Amino acid sequence: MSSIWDKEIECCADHKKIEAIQLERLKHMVEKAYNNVPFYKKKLDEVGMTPDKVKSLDDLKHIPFTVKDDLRDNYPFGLFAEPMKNVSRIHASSGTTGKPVVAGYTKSDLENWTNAIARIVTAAGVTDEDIAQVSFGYGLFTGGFGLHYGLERVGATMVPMSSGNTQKQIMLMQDFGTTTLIATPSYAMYISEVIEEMELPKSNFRLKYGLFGAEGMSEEMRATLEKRFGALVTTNYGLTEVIGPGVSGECEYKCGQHINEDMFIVEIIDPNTGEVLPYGEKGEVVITTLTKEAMPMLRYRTRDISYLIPEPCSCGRTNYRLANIQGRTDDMLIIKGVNVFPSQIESVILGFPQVSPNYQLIVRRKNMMDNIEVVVELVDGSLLERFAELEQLERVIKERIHSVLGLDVKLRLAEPKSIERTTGKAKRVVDLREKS
Ligand code: DLL
Repeated sequence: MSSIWDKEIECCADHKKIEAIQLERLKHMVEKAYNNVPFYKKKLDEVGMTPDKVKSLDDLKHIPFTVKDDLRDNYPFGLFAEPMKNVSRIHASSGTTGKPVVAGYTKSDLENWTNAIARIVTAAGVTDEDIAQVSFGYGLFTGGFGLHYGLERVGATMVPMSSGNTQKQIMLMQDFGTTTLIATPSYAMYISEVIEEMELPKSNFRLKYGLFGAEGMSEEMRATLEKRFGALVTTNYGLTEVIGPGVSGECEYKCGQHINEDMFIVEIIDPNTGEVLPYGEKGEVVITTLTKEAMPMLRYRTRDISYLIPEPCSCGRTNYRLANIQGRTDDMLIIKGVNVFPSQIESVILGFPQVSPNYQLIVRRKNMMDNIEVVVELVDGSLLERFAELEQLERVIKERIHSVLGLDVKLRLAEPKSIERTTGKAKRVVDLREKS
């Protein structure tokens, strides 16, 4: 069994102790936001929720939500609660349109971030014996630097490779004896694909752990990655708005992500009514930071979908867990009245060895109705000339999708390697609705 970085916090036998820490820090956070950020003062005054009214954790529900547009409206530094001289670092999200989402960190925020990650990578099994290759981008994206400092704190030997240059990634993995790979699941998949193409023997690699985060990973995708790398694959979660990676991460039991509860309060709400849901019920993840000084975040609506698991884990940790993210409220497609998440389609596709794990969902609108075309790559391109076999494969994949979603979809089996590979987050949904 792997060790535990901060036993006092992670294995606290009495959850009430954690709740007491949370309450004390929440009071401080609300006060700090109220006194230093005009946006929060206005919002809290509007509902009469002045800081002195926070008496219990239950009072959290009276605090208004913060949403992504609030960050955009206050771009770039309008939500900072510290003067710039106290802000040591700035990160930003990799948004494709408009202005990025900006996050600031004081020295103490950076220290807490490092510890948050140290706990997560320790839970995943990493120790000072490991050689960790970070294949997330180093830059404004929080993934590279975030994971780097936490891994360094546990004493791992760092290989700050950054993303891209896949051949070199593979060379270093072999030459340096990398034991821990840090990447998005889709980039890890791409790396594994190139390793297969190069016909490199498994004995050239010493990989033990894959810490793959920043985007969703179905259980089927995890199983494929574990098989290809011969390593334990875990995921960890976070977002720029509240810290970056470091909110939660899986241990070796892979049954939900341990939340850094002394740094974040995670609530699950009904995305339509805003009502807080009981443990176990699926809804939108809402996060409140408890230690962020530069940019406190009160009840941030993440749009990610998950649920909370309060039971202690077999690893010995007692902190509440967040089930792996099941999708995003804005990822959900409604096709002929059926709710469809790309992850559901991914689960089906990965069950067929004849197709690769690369896929795209093309969404179009015709006669006011949305429809999707699922494009999947064949592993063996010669199948495209064997019509009977091709048709048969197409039929069974469509049937399987139908049995999972209750929906008939258009399916296109495409040439191998015809879907663009990414070194960061994969683009699974191509939305053509505006144009058609
Ligand atoms: O992706 C932070 C991060 C970096 C997390 C590295 C883990 C590892 P953003 O770029 O702001 O930050 O994107 C945040 O990515 O709201 C989720 O929708 C998605 N996401 C992040 N981690 C996971 C995960 C980073 N483990 C957005 N599983 C979030 C599923 C994830 N989705």
